[in-house]
Amino acid sequence: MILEKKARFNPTKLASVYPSGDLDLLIARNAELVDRYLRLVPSYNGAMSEMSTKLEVLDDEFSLLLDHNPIHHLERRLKSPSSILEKMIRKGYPLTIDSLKENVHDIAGVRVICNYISDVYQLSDMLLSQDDVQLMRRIDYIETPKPSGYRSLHLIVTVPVHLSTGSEHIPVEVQLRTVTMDVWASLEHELNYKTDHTPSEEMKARLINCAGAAAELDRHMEELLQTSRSSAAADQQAVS
Ligand code: 0O2
Repeated sequence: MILEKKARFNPTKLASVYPSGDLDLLIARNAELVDRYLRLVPSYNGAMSEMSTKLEVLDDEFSLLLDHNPIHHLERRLKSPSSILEKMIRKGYPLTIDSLKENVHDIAGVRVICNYISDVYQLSDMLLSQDDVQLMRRIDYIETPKPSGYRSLHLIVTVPVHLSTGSEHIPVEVQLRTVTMDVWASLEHELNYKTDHTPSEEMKARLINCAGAAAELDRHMEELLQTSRSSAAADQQAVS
């Protein structure tokens, strides 16, 4: 199942980098960049579809060969012009189309919600072993969570997209995480988004505790999976 997510505009995030917080003015001042970005949308959409298809094929194959679906569901979204501008200002990138292509690699984003931690790493290895997938950057926030408690495996990869002018390698950000990691990330995002102000130290500490509990749950579920696989293999051996 693929969920098409709408990129959400966060006025607080914009106001922190663009003091007037006036989105219309920001867009008007950067009309040429926005216009040139909009002309690239088919390429980024193509890359996002290409990546989703690759993941669906892997999930189907797992299901057939191993009787197990590693993917719970997929989500995908294109970054909106406003959040692209917000990120470029925040990072200090020049507001030009060349700088956007060179520096912003998460315009096309696919989120892969897996059942178990082992699914995350297996899928990532399989994806990266494909000839036409080139790895630009890998950040393992599962092994080393962010200070907020956030956990996920992030890959920035390029995939070829065939356009009327030839083929181009377009970057896609792939975020792989378990259902448990996703619950935490969604609720944390929702809480911080809704409160509309910097979360208190107490709130941050409580969220970090919840992230620890979520990590513990993932570890237990992984152990249960491995135990159940070992029992199934032993039963199989006893029958044959
Ligand atoms: P969206 O709408 O999800 O795209 P950046 O953080 O963007 O300045 P970088 O290096 O691209 O720079 O970021 P990072 O931290 O490797 O990954 C960014 C994305 O990871 C975020 O995208 C979130 O989706 C997710 N993420 C990272 N940290 C957290 C966190 O603490 N909590 C939650 N809930 N998600 C996190 P965007 O751009 O914020 O938004």
